Amino acid sequence: MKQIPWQNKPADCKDIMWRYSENPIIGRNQIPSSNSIFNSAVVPYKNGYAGVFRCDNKAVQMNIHVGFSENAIDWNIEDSPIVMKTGNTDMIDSDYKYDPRVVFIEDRYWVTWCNGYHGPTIGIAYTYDFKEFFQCENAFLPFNRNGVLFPKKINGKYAMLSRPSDNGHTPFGDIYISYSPDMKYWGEHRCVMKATAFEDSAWQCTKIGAGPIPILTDEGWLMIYHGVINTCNGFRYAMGAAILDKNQPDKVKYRTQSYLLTPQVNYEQIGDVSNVVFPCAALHDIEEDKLAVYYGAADTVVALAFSRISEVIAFTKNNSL
Ligand code: BMA
Repeated sequence: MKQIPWQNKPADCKDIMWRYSENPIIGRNQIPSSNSIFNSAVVPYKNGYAGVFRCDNKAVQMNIHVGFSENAIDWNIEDSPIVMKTGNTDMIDSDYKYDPRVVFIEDRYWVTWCNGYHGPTIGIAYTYDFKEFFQCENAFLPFNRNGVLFPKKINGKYAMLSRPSDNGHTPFGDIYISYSPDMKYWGEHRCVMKATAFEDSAWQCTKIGAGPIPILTDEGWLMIYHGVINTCNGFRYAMGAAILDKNQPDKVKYRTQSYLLTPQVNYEQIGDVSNVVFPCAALHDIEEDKLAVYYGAADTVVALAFSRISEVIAFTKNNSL
């Protein structure tokens, strides 16, 4: 079993989640074409790791690029965006692509992202080798963001979390789940969880959205998500966790009242969009009880934070709303 990135919790750290000491792991100018690289997804691949990275170029056009790494920390990212071939449709229009997630299901890797089609909606593609990508039908009507697939079928169907939205800087947003028999037609839409009341947990009172691919644990699906508060200085994005029922994931068993991580260090507080931590991927090792969360910081760079899976679960149960 290959090792995921890891650092032990610093002795003086009282938090459930702690940052990698060498953050950020990917700089804004890491490839010649980029203005910023953030909100990106990584997965184990062959002897190392592969990833799909959100790279905004110097015209500030949003697109997704492939990268590879041996250790999941030092990444070689291609300077040109992914060029899609046709998958289960000829209709592969895309004005822009951003905020990818990647997951292996059964025989291939699936990528979901926020796809520009008369506004944002959820794009889907698959790849076997991170060289050729086959774009499929969009999952939903516009407007939608944060499409996150479960890593296995649930009751015989593919399952995806998403966040219906608007065409702007959406001032609302709840997490829904939808099912598909074939990765083309999506239905059985159910509400999973909503933004909170301000007085209950203000960091997640404006909108919430699923982050990394959910992780199956003994307690159910561990879902890391982002929560947003609207302040007099604009939106502020933090990170929390919920545990969803294993067989019926629209049932929330527990959900953190306190955040797991909130913008507190300079690369999270200062950037193209200040005060954003936005998780899109996680590597985990259940046996070693390790979790490594990849998040975009201030819409500018990629950073890494660690936790013990057991501690996140205990924290989520003990601080549940
Ligand atoms: C959201 C998305 C994210 C971004 C966040 C904060 O609506 O655009 O990509 O990180 O806003 O700007």
